[in-house]
Amino acid sequence: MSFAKNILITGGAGFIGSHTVRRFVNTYPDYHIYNLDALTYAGNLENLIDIEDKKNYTFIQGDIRNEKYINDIFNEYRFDSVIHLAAESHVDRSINDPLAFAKTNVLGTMVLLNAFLSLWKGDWEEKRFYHISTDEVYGSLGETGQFTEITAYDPNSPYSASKASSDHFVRAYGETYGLPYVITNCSNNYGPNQFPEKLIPLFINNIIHNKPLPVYGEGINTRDWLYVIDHAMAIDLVFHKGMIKETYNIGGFNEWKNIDLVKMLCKQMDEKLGRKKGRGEELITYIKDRPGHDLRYAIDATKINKELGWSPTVTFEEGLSQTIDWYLNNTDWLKNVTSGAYQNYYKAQYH
Ligand code: NAD
Ligand code: TDX
Repeated sequence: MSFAKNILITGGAGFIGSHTVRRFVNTYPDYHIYNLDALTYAGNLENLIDIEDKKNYTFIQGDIRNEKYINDIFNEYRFDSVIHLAAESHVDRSINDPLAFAKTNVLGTMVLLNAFLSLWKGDWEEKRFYHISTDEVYGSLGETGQFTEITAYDPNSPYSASKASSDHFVRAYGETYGLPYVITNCSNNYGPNQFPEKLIPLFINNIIHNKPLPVYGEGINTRDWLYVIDHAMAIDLVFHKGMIKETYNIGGFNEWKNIDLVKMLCKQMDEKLGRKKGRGEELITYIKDRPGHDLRYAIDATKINKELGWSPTVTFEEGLSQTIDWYLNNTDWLKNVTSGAYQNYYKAQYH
């Protein structure tokens, strides 16, 4: 069977990547989706069990830092589009090992750009390179204001510096070589299949096991939260309708101070676990702040809303409730990802 498009999705075994792969495989049976993932600690094929036998889906285990390998697979499969999500994604890990973030996020992205460029050599009809990025590239806001697409980049963590750098390379390849790109910068995602190092799944897992909830600093840092399925919908829309050489901000219009979010999470968990009121909150423990901790992120998502008609469909209360239910119903998934190497990371981070 021949397919209308051969799409490479990188990082498809991770959190956002797996929701994106699922959406594309199920919605577009006439596209062939190739999921390239190195299966680092964050990549997990269990996330995609429901689609692994689909005819329009192929998994390829490989590393975006490996130039020869990446060039070979571009020549073999002739991807006409790339949706690039593979990355080292956790800010705290970037503080411990910044170089790993430069290697994967900056050099890995360049390896993909070069492979795409060498394969198509300027024949750009119906081709596109879609780079998935983050609001963290814009740095930190004070009490007011929002990030727009023209906010100057001002990254503060090694993670955000590496993502900012990769965004710049993508744009530079567009200007210099005419490579047809689109970039989106999204706020904090949450939902099923997120690795329990990020705030929400870490705290769900700790509440289940009656472990302390390590809130950094005074808990006053603010994030804008978006349900991962709404992000995957936005990715679908931008992939098909986004203008070449444009950036779109994606956000949930949903700002929460960390401590308020944690208290809401504790309340929902007490109810769902049938524990006495206030039990979850007793686990809150304030610990040393994250170095360079950005105070506040807030996204102005007007452009994608007005130009492409996207807006979030899931309220935070619903999304959080569905997320908790997913983790409570998938304790084996949690057990599998929190064994082994995770235990070493957790000890080093919090003890
Ligand atoms: P994740 O850590 O859950 O998944 C990353 C995936 O990339 C994993 O499957 C991992 O195995 C793979 N990977 C890592 N290094 C690789 C390499 N060298 N070669 C091939 N594959 C490799 O991350 P996520 O939270 O799903 O984030 C996905 C993308 O979205 C990232 O680019 C991230 O910067 C961006 N983003 C994330 C958020 C968020 O809130 N999580 C928000 C905005 C943007
Ligand atoms: O144990 C914790 N205690 C705590 O107070 C953890 C893990 C986090 N926090 C705070 C730090 C942040 O203010 O909670 C907030 C959210 O933290 P993370 O879940 O680590 O996310 P963040 O640092 O905001 O970055 C996330 O959003 C943007 C993703 O990890 C990035 O990949 C994405 O680009």
